Amino acid sequence: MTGPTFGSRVEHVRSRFSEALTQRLPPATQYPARLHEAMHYATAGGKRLRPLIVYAAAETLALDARQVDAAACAIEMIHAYSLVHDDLPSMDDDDLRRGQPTVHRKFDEATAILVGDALQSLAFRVIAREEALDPAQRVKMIETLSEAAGSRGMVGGQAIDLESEGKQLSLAELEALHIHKTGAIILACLRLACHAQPDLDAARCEALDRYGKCIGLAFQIQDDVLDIEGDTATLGKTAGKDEASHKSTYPAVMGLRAAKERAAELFCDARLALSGLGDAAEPLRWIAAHIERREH
Ligand code: GRG
Repeated sequence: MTGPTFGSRVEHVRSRFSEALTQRLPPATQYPARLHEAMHYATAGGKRLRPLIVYAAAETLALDARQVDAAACAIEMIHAYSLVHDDLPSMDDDDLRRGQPTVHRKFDEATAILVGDALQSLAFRVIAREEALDPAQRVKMIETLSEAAGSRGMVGGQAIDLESEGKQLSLAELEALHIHKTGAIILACLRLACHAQPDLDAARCEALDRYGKCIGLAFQIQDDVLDIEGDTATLGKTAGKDEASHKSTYPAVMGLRAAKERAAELFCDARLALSGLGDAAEPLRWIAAHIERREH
């Protein structure tokens, strides 16, 4: 088979995304420069998984990448804000993120709070101003993203997580937590791409929704598994941070082997969800395989 490899396509999409993001962030030197510099710092790096999903969904729906640039940027801004706030002393109290000092360590705590606030409001502004979309599409995207990011989505998931610290969650409770905390934003990646279509294609959007729900949960289970395996490899079976802080994880609730099996089952369901979409869904299949193979 000829054609670009997955790696080269990922690099191409990441570079397109990087340009789209830079265009939509205030210049780092613009007044107030310390805040803007910290916003650039907070949005640099990372795997760019969510933008990759947005562009892959757009390709599956035969959309032009220009129609989802704003959606990809907005989602990554919400993701970056959530990481900055999650790292704060009042939440996870982390010193490192993406191998670099966290925003409150590099700058200061007040700046980190403001960076999160500013990235969140900028996310909605970039969609509201996107000229490649008509006004009705922009409103739908804003509604979907605000729902996914808010108290019935990611922020709600974070609240459940904080409330459940020190408690042993049941499997159903753990799934509910992650469907909110991680799954809602991943699902929004697919839904925003659907909103970028000029004419809604309900059957294809339903298939993308099913795919999004499966990979969102599979991604989180795998994250828990990688945490355990990473700790085991690097610390010689010392308890990981989550274990030390009494957080429920999939391996803790169902055992490591069952957690891996559950993730594999969800990746399989994600592929099944795409079965009616033919070759057009190949980019989403690649993304699922990429997440399944990831090692960090
Ligand atoms: C504080 C409002 C608020 C929300 C926090 C998403 C979240 C909710 C917190 C992040 C902490 C965390 C470990 C969440 C689990 C999901 C996860 C693995 C996030 C990291 O996403 P990656 O791996 O990160 O895509 P990169 O750095 O690659 O972008």
